[in-house]
Amino acid sequence: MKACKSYLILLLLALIFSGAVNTFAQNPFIINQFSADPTARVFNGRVYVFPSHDILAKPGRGRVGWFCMEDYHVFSSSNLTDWTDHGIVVSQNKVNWVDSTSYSMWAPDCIEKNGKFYFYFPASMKAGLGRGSAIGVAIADNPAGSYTPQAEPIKNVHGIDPNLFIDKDGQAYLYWAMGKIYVAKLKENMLELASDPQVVEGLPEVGLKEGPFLFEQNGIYYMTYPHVQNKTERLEYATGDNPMGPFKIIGVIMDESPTGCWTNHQSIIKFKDQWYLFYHHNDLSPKFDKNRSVRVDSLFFNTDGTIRKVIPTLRGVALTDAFKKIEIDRYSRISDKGASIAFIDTLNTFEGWKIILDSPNAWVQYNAVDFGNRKFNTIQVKASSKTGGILKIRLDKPDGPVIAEVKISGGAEWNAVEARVSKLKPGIHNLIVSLKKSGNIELDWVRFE
Ligand code: FUB
Repeated sequence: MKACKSYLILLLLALIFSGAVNTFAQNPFIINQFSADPTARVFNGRVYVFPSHDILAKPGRGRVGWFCMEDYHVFSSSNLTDWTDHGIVVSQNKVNWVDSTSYSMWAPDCIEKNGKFYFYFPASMKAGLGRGSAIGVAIADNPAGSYTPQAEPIKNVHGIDPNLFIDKDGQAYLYWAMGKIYVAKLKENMLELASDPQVVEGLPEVGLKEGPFLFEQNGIYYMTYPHVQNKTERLEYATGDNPMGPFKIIGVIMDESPTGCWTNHQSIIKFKDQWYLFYHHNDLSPKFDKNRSVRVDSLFFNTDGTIRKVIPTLRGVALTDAFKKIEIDRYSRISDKGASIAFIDTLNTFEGWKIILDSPNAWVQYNAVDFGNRKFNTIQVKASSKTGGILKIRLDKPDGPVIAEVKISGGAEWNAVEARVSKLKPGIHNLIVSLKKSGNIELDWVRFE
């Protein structure tokens, strides 16, 4: 009995410390912590994301007002909707050569070779070992860890933002940034350079470049990178016929942040026949852009192999199951007037957002809700309203068929209010929630039962 009890406690502790916490289905898709610089990889049919982990610097912890990172988490998903946080995999205190007062574990990458997973990360070296940022490697048997850091960083590499690419012939390449973008071949062991570092030729001469991410499609090598052309970073790309370059500048993948987040950082993957761009923005910290959050949106190619510009969305990607909470504040479209979003709790932004409808007939649209073939009888709406009012729920478009009306009573409390639904068609639909006449209603989520 005692043994059984201890086993249960151990199991519980294992679950807690594995960090198996579900995150979010929309953008940003990690909302239990700040995250940045997302390198996405597909391993064994699952998407793994290796981001930086921003924390807030304070006296005695990093440099106040600047980037501050002490460890890395890994996240994964089989559907880009349900994300699992696998917890901390590498931390500055557990790597011999890293200065554990530097909080400088910037953008990482991970790649698989012969069944082993190689996690590359930049960090500042301990005094006496060298100056500035070096690039270390930690190795695991599984993408989610556990990772064992190598005792020394890679020799002859000084810089940040490591990126790995293995070509069809098995040759591995390491890219990194240090004002310019550099490349070198790696030896079979993935731990040592097999060629001298060289500057990647053909990228913009003027303006900071960092965050290289190289991928190949149809024999074209796409070198993607954040670049400061004007005021802040935008995502650009250049193409070539060799992983070492030279490359030819082609265009912009994502414009500068409209709200001034200074950095952006990308990775691009193909998953289940669709291409995706992973990037970041400072959604959870609008006033301080060194505490960022990772996002994902679909990416499309033109027939000539060029990349169409990606417009950042709150909705993100993939279908949302009608049974689950539909975070309607991560909308696809809103009416020109009377619809806006705000944090539920401005002192704890990790609580997420709400949408406010406050002028006659204002509406919010959330695309791609999957009703399948199931029968739904009711809709639940988590709402709060000072004035009270009625919500109309429609399908497909702002003047589409009405499937429910939900009466929200006045009062300061948040309540989950239920109403009957009718004329609900099976399949995938856009969902529209609108204010019937006037009022002021705040909404957190809706779901069907
Ligand atoms: O996250 C710190 C730095 O900001 C990264 O290394 C850069 O790519 C930029 O995103």
